[in-house]
Amino acid sequence: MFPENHSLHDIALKVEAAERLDFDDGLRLATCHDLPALGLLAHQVRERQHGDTVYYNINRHINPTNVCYVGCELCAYADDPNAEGTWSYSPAECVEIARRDWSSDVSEFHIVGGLHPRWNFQTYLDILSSLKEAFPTVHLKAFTMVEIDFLAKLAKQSVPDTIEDLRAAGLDSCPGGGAEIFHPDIRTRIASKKMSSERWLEVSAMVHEAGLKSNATMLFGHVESPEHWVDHLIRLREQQDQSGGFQCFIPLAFHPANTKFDHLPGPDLIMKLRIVALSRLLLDNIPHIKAYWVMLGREIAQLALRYGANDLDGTVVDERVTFAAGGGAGKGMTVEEIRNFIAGVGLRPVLRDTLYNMVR
Ligand code: V47
Repeated sequence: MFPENHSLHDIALKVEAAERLDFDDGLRLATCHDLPALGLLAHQVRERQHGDTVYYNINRHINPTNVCYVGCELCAYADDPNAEGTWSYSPAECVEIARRDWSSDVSEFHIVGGLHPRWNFQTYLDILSSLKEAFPTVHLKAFTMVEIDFLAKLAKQSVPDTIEDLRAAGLDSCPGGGAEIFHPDIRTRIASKKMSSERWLEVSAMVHEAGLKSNATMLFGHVESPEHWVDHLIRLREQQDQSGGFQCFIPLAFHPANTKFDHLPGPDLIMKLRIVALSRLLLDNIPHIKAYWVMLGREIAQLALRYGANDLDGTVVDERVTFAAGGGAGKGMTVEEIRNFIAGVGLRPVLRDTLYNMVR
């Protein structure tokens, strides 16, 4: 694909032969200056796996509360339930919110929130069961590994027992948040009080063991360096070799406003495209890479579809995590906008459900 004197020639040969890339390959890709070459390699892999398909879904985000006692340095959520601008919705209010902008096409509720210092386990179960009762056909993709671990402590029982209770209340799969950056040198700076990386991976394994799918993320563009990206992606790949339940990886672009890092600029276009391509090339065992338009920005998400991404997430509606941290991409997109977006880069939009089944 590349001439013999190109700096990525040997890696291109490995990619062509579908050979696994190692840490050093990853670091060379993460630091190479030929971004279009990186994009071509990632696009080649993505075409081999998915042809010209780009998946999207019709979903709605529900954030039951933005109160969280952990106080991660990277996050714009508040730790005090009485602070201005906080919300804590009851199960009935979550249902009411879900009914707003409701259409029968909605196939997924994406439910994440803070670790509320005053809620009990039953409140979280009631949120799931109320939504499931009101919308029995909608897939509930709820609670990150951080929340599941916290809920097990609240319930004073094991993680597998907690997952079983959540499942019985309506849980169908889990979103990928809370992974941040696994390397301890960075994790201790951006999420000093959050669960360890090892625990995040361990809880994922328990979710997969229970037969549920989950996603994985990486938060980039703050105080980390290229070796931390490669370390993160390889740890995920190793976990996936063992437990196999990650279906999608979502690179999350850091938004600094209202966080402890509000003096930082956040990642630029080059870094965003580089991370999307790098993820596609290193994560040879995770089927889907999502260009999450809310965090990448709409135009960059569109371009990312030519840099290895094969999924756009969805209509979203009322996203609040990024919005709180200064996100300017908006809170939702229409199906028509999404389809034009995908067709605009010569690819084929395919409506999916949460488990990547095609919806007609
Ligand atoms: O866990 C927090 C991140 C995540 C900021 O699984 C921030 O399909 C940027 O995980 N700037 C929540 N990011 C979002 C998330 C997600 C989103 C879309 C789809 C899926 C999926 C998962 O947002 C958090 C954290 O890693 N985050 N603060 C910030 N200031």
